Amino acid sequence: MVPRKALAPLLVVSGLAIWTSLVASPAGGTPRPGVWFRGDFETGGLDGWRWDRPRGDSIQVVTQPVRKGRYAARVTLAPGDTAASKERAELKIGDQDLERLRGGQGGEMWYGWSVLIPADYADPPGDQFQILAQWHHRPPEARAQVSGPPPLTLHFTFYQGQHLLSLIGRPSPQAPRRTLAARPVRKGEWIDLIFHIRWSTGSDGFVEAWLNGQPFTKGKVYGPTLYKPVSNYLRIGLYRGRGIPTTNHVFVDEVRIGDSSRAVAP
Ligand SMILES: [Ca+2]
Repeated sequence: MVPRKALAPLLVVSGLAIWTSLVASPAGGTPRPGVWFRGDFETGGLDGWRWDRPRGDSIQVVTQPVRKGRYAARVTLAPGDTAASKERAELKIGDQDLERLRGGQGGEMWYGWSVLIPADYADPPGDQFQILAQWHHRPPEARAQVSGPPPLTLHFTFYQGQHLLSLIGRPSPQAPRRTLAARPVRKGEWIDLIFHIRWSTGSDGFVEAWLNGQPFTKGKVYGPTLYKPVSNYLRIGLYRGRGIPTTNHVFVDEVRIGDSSRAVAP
């Protein structure tokens, strides 16, 4: 029995009266049009996700802190942890067809999520990289691994006294890195991110992004976003250079992929 307040107004389509069931999500929110994937952890588990994690507890669903609802995910890396041959614990979208079908040559996708870097997060002692998300080129069908840096990476760095999030792009694995966006961020606070990407091997590819509702990129930054005319796939979590001596956590919540800012905004 669906409570009456969970039903949308009566819709009349082609003379047929139908009830559209807009049952409230577990987080209490209203379902949004244009959402192709929702990863808010509100089932209390990692439903809808795949992952590369060193141990079962490397990615856990937790009740504190959360961006919205009752649950978020905590990602943990301890020194020397490896998964898929790198020091990482990363979530991947469970439905691999979504990014395959939507993210090929000319496809446009919107991504949104929230990340929290805790106040006690230990900064690396050296120049080891820390990547909180990456859009990775797919391996050729017959190969498990692809070498080379991915086309788009979201880095967390401590530079000249500031913590920064930077979006780095590469038009090819051999090309020099290009900083598409960089903004100071604070530890201990949820950071809301939105990305609008046109996937292309050509100059009509672009990325535009927002951080906490403010422009992260300066409008659309054009350039290739695919190495080959096949789709990339999102990895989100923590991936870092070797030799960092501390166990670190980040928290992730409100991940969405969809057709607009409104669909994916945390
Ligand atoms: Ca949540």
